[in-house]
Amino acid sequence: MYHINSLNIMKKFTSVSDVVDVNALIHSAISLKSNPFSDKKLGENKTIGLIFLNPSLRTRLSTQKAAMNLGMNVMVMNMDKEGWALETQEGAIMNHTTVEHIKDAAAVMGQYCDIIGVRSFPKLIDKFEDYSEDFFNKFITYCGVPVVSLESATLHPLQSLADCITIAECTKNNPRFENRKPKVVLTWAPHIKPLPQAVANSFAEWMCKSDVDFYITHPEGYELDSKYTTNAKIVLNQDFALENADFVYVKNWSSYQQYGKILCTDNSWMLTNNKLKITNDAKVMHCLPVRRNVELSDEILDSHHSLVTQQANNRTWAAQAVLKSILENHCL
Ligand code: SN0
Repeated sequence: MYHINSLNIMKKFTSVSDVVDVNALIHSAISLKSNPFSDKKLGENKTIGLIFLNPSLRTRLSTQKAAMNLGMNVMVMNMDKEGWALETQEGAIMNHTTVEHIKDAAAVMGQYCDIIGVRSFPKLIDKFEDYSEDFFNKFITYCGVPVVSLESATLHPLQSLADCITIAECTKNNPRFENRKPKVVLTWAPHIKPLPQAVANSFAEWMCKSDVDFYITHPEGYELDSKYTTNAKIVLNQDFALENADFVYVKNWSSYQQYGKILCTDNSWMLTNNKLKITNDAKVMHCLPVRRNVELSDEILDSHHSLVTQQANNRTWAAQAVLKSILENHCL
């Protein structure tokens, strides 16, 4: 267990910026995939707590499996349904709906766990509040143990690491990429609900640090926070972006400018086989859950173009590489 005053040396995994060597982390994950139980002793008598304030399927199961492969004990808590309503405001007079302050709840959870994973979506009402990552930062401060993001208000780093692993698997020893970088396109897709920008921000952040030719395409008004898209080519014409693409990452997000709003309902942004013809026989990626025939057509999801199940598989190895690194007390 760590004490509050050792916070500055504590490890966390909340962004690509927390990772010293991205390629080494990807290779560690790929090696764990071929030898999942090589570090079974590393997590012996260590406990991870997985705290969810929102629903989850892949993150919950893959992180639990990763921890079990490392020999850890796992405790899962659905905080939104089973916990007390948390207060985050400093100095709040708690005479309303919130029952317990995050500084008390996080500190207590840190007593029971050696590592804590946290999922907390944005509210999509106040951009400043969401992008300050207030909840996550307070949790990290008060729990006193290393924290792994299971998707925060603005980023989903375990997903992006799994996506990088998937792209690495597809490009390795592929003659197509002997003399050039892969062209990777993140394309906006339609959706009926306003969704977080987290997956898109995060994928952009990791791609901007990867050796790829990276494009983002979206309707006007869907520009992401520019701090995540520094090396990306941003084009509003989807057909232009898709030309000769090797990988197409499909994802909906709500507007960042007009925060949390749906500005476009144009179905023609949905990726179809016809659109794939413009690409270089591209592989298609999505983090899941996917709204079939809204974001992405059945014909693609059920075809050899789709990498979605491979991506989901790689969630385990992404989580295992991160947990292994934290347990070994190394930098990521
Ligand atoms: C989340 C998101 O950030 O987009 C989680 C993705 C890993 N997705 C959703 O909330 C989808 C909800 C829906 O109704 O389709």
